[in-house]
Amino acid sequence: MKKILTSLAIASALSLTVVPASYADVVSYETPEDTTSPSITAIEFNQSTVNAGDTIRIYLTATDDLSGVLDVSFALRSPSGQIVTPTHENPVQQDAQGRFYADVPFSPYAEGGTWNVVQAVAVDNNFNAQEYLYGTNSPYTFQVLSSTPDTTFATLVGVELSKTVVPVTLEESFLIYIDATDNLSGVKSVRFTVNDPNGNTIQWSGTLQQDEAGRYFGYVGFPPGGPTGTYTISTITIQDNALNEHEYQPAPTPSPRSPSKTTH
Ligand SMILES: [Ca+2]
Ligand SMILES: [Ca+2]
Repeated sequence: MKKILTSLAIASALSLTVVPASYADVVSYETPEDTTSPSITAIEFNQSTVNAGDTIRIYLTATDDLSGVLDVSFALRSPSGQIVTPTHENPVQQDAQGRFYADVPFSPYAEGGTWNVVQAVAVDNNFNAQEYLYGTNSPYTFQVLSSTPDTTFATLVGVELSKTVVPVTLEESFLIYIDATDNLSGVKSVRFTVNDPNGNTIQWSGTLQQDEAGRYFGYVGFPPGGPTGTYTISTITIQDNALNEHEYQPAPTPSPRSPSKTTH
């Protein structure tokens, strides 16, 4: 023992790293890594029935062993099977008791009937995630009362491009115009994606603006020096105000180094 103490003293004096005799005692003081996902223990609603046009508040109680719950999200399923993800647009908040909640507004044209929480995810502060899939027999349900439900996708009427051929040497952008209508609740948002000639998606637009004529428009941009060939407006996604969403895939029309001009 005396010999060990002496060598420790020498090592200390020389500022060397010393491995303690009992290493296990030291590591036990380190913060253990959080490798366990959080749990969602309850899903509740502030009301069991909501009128179309009103808002329901959905509470999720989640617990975590170590690092704490960072975030939760959920998806709803409408009576006809539409999946709605309210927490993608409006992240959850926390009340005074630590419960997570989200306010979910229903349009006046919302689909009536039994809605349920079909999926929920909790993530802890070490990014361990736990997904729950409740399926069509989810026990977490509420009723929506609606007298004028809109359950029909918006219609893609037409697509126009301000140019159809773009020189490969230029970094150039041009406009896309999209006409869309909806039978009942009206169009809420339009967005599109662009594929290059190799089929790789090179642009995801945000929500498009509307011009004075009511057409949705946005800029299509190309990276300079990209491959020559036919660029395609690969998808156009339209959501109506009753949250019906549909992804249209316009048929491409070949033209050199340009997005295809497609009309429906
Ligand atoms: Ca954890
Ligand atoms: Ca509609």
